[in-house]
Amino acid sequence: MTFRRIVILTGAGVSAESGMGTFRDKGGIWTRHRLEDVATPEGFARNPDLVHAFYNTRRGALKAAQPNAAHLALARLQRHVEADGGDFMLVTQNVDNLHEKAGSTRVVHMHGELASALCAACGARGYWDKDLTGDSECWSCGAVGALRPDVVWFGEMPYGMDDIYRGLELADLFVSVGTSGEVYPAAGFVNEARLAGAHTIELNLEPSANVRIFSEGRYGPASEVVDAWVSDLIGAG
Ligand code: BJW
Repeated sequence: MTFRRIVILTGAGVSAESGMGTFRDKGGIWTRHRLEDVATPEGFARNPDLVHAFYNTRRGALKAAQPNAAHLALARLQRHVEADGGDFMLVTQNVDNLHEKAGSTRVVHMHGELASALCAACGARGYWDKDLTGDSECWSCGAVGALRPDVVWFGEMPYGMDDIYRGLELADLFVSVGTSGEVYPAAGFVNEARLAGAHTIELNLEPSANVRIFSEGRYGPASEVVDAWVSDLIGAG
């Protein structure tokens, strides 16, 4: 394998076959919920109970969800690259934990995590796998009613941006998996990687909004396309 510094970006499509749902596809989450109501700070301020219910349901669904062949293939690629002395960064927009369940490590969750809560009073972030309500108490400062889902809503700054941009500056390969390319800053990562001289590949069910920017694309369900691409790169096993 010729690539030594790899950055992978994943989106909802990588977890679609694990039952986590995508956002903008037919029947997707934003066709059933108004994003202004459930994925903005203003929506949360207007109706916290609605937002808690939305995320409590998805947090509950996460417990039974299992990684699919795409998550497993990316974990296999990370082990291979790191054993060979290369650098591997997995950035996900997903709030599920399926990459970790598959064996990936140091995953950058740029849009936060379902199994984490954030205290609006003291800024603490920590593991949280129960329902959140308006009566939930912060484990750190004791404030009641200040805990919110630790996810990044529209208008908020995603996590890990300095590390991500540093990774993109050094990358010789950037691969985008299962994302529509509609949401920034993630949708702009391919441009940063190209500027750094990286080879860029899109793996998706169908060409995304950014298709023309990528050097190469492979299309089909992530469980097939990602597994096959990793096998082509490093061999099956
Ligand atoms: C399969 C498959 C299968 C299906 N196999 N593939 C005007 C212009 C430009 C930007 C802006 C603008 N106005 C506002 C903005 C900024 C805004 C933004 O981008 N808005 C756009 C809508 C225009 N962005 C923000 O506000 C972000 N913050 C920000 O910009 O801060 C300032 C900043 C400045 C400078 C540097 C850095 C920052 C925050 C965005 C937060 C997004 N949050 C959400 C919710 C998180 C919590 C939750 O999960 O509820 O994140 S929204 C939702 O979209 C979620 C996702 O992570 C994100 C991306 O969605 P994704 O993953 O791409 O899913 P889909 O459904 O869109 O696509 C799925 C894809 O999979 C499709 O292509 C399918 O074909 C494919 N697929 N099945 C393979 N089996």
